[in-house]
Amino acid sequence: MTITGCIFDLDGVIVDTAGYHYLSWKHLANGLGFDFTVEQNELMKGISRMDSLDVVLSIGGIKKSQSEKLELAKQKNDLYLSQLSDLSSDSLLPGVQDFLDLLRTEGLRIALGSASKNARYVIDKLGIGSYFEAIVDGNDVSRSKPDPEVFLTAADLINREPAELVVFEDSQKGLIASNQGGFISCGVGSPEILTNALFVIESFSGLNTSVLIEYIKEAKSKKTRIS
Ligand code: B16
Ligand code: MG
Repeated sequence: MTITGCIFDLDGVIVDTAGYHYLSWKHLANGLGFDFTVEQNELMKGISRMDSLDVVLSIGGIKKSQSEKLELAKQKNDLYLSQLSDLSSDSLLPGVQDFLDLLRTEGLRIALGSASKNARYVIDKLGIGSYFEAIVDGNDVSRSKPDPEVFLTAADLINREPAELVVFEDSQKGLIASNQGGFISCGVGSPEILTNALFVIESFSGLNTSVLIEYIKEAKSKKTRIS
């Protein structure tokens, strides 16, 4: 089997900004008079800012006009961005930099597929822009994950077929998007939560392409034995 490239989600895969998203939504919810839990936050991973706001408002049983929603989304984003001032290459999740180096050395294509409209800003702060041959984010697509548009656009830009590309994702919605696009879906995080992944890694620490191919082969053979 051949892998010719990798597409990375951003929040929760390359950097733990998912925690800052959570704290910002929680602050907004608390200001509106209700709580927002870590479990509820799982629903927000990978979906757009406005879709996330709809989830928060529905949890609080609150209705807002479109202009009020835009204002609330802006408040949340301002709070989120204010927490990113110290972001640097030190904020990369374990093993990410080494894995990107390995992929580049081996000549694999590298792309980003994120729902975030702040993705380019975050990538710049992390100092890893030069690794990515394509960056597709929330500004470039019209349909949110679980629609595969973000990953299919990235695959087109790096000129590779989905079946040869591994998508790394920390959200169920992102993994559904990856599966629907025909990619090899690798969850990053907990196998108990990421049930839509072909296989799950805890982190990028110690990962290389040979290990990755072994994981894929093993997961595919297990799937064949089960079905
Ligand atoms: P923003 P990813 C997603 O990024 C986050 O998982 C999700 O929680 C967030 O709502 C979304 O970006 C939009 O982010 O407000 O920065 O545009 O995981 O797809 O990289
Ligand atoms: Mg994510």
